[in-house]
Amino acid sequence: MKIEEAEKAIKAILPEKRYRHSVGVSETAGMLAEQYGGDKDRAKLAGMLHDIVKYFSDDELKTMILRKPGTWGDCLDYSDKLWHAPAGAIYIEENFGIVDSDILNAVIYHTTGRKQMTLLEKIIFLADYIEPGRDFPGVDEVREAAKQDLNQAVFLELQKTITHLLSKSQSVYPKTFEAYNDLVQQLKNK
Ligand code: DGI
Ligand code: FE
Ligand code: FE
Repeated sequence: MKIEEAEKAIKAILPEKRYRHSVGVSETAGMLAEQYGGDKDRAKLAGMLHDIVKYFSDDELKTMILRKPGTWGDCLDYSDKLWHAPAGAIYIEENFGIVDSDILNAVIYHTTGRKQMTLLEKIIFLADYIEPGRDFPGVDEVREAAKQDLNQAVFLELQKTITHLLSKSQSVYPKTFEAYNDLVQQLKNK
């Protein structure tokens, strides 16, 4: 799928604000790929498509995940905010014929992260957090880190997200903790 086709599909399916977020993630992902030696086209495509089913109903998302329960099936036991990520990958595989497993995994894990993330997975996870349209406490610190060190930026994002969830007494998906612990290890072995 070409990036122009993906953009058209996203424009048709998502409301204006979420469309602009998708373009922001796509462009940020493209820049991060250039900076860190990743595949720019795949980063831009995954970034454009990552939230494609964000506005499907919880029932629809749940049905999609139950139809194709992979290693992510356990997310149904956690926040419904997690569901659009694996369901998005199911959607783009079935509707756009995307079979590139790195792109599919980047979409599946864009919300939670996981341990042993690939370069593309880290790029999408980070781009989703720091794209120019984002404005929440601490985002600038992660933007600054992203200029210097991809792993440090991903670590900070995980730290801030977990801290935020804990402060609101919300559940934390185990793979998010695993991603955090993994990044601590990766930074230590630098
Ligand atoms: O879809 P977006 O709004 O662009 O961003 P996202 O896919 O990263 O969704 C983020 C939301 O998911 C945010 O409100 C935090 C929430 N969330 C709920 N439980 C968890 C979680 N995020 C992580 N990483 N881990 C969780 O367990
Ligand atoms: Fe998302
Ligand atoms: Fe997003």
